[in-house]
Amino acid sequence: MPPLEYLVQQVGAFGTSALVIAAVLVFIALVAFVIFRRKKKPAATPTPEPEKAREDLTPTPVQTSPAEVLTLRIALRGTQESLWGRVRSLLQTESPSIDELEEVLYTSDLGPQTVERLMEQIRPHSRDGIDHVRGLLRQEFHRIFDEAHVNEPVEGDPLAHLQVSSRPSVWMIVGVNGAGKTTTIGKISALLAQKGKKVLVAAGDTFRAAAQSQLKVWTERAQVEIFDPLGISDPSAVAYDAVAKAKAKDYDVVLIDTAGRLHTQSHLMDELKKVKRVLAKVIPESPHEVLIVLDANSGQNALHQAREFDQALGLTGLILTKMDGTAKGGVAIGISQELKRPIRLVGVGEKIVDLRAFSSRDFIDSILDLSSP
Ligand SMILES: Nc1nc2c(ncn2[C@@H]2O[C@H](COP(=O)(O)OP(=O)(O)OP(=O)(O)O)[C@@H](O)[C@H]2O)c(=O)[nH]1
Ligand SMILES: [Mg+2]
Repeated sequence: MPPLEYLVQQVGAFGTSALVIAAVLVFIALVAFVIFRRKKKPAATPTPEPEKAREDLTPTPVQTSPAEVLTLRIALRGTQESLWGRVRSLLQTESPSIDELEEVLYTSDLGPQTVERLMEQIRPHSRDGIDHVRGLLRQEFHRIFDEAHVNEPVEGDPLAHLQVSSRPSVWMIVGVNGAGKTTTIGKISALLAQKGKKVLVAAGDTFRAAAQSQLKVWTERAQVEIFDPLGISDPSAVAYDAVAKAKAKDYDVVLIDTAGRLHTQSHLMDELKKVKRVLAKVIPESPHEVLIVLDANSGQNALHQAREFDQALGLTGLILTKMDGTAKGGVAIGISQELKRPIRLVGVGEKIVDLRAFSSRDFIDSILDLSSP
């Protein structure tokens, strides 16, 4: 055989056997991979954790990111200790007294109505063990938030449940002094701006000298426009002009900041009612949202404030601020039970990013120290 032909024949034979060997190796690798995957998979029907199995009444899809849940969980640590921590300690004693249990709940900022409601559920079961009582509390808390029409958050859009049905949509922000109205307006504006919305913030606090400059700082941070006409001291006039401008210039949302006032100061509450009335003169169905900002640290007082503002203005939703570090977060449950208005947002810090959509599931799980993010 000529040397060249012999060489081609040898290479061909080698190539064929190399191909066969490679195919066998790939096959072995595939089989090994499949076996490995099967071993790693959890059992098809894992044994449910006893407490979870009993408590998963209405499973809701996971919508908030683990980082956000963690922030809320850390923010609510004080409330968790003050509420569930004390209930748990009591139930751990040999013969827990029902009166003591009631007392713990009464001092957890839930409000008397809510405590009565909870006790009706718990009373017959106070000796059935910690997990059972926790399950009952969880179930009742969920019912309370459902009755208050709280919606679970939409991922990536904390403002999803606020009304944007009209252009512009008008959101009026009210509350007592120092509750966090202006700060929250800054945070909301930033979220709206990120969504590409055209936002106008009306400086309706014409009472406090530094109010306008404070609002200016926030609108600059959020990169939205402020409406602060010189020389107008009537908040209704500012609100009216702002909405008229927004309507003429095609803005998406107008946020109206208002001066803090005590719910007991009737002339100041009348002033707010007037602001609300004049808005309807520009856009009949406005304001689309009347949101009260409540400082969670004010506990039961927050409930009184919400009730009075609701009677005067007809609130569409609540924003609870300063949830970070408070032990009085239980008030969220009390307010929802009594007012039947949804908590929409929670403030968890002073920075522009420290605003979260309210998730009843995450809130309840944090307070009752359930499921880690
Ligand atoms: N820790 C914490 N502080 C907050 C939060 N929201 C607001 N604050 C602080 O609360 C203080 C009062 O906030 P403002 O936004 O000025 O409150 P306001 O309701 O506009 O006050 P008035 O205009 O005086 O009625 C400020 O020091 C804010 O930084 C929050 O969620 N967490
Ligand atoms: Mg303010």
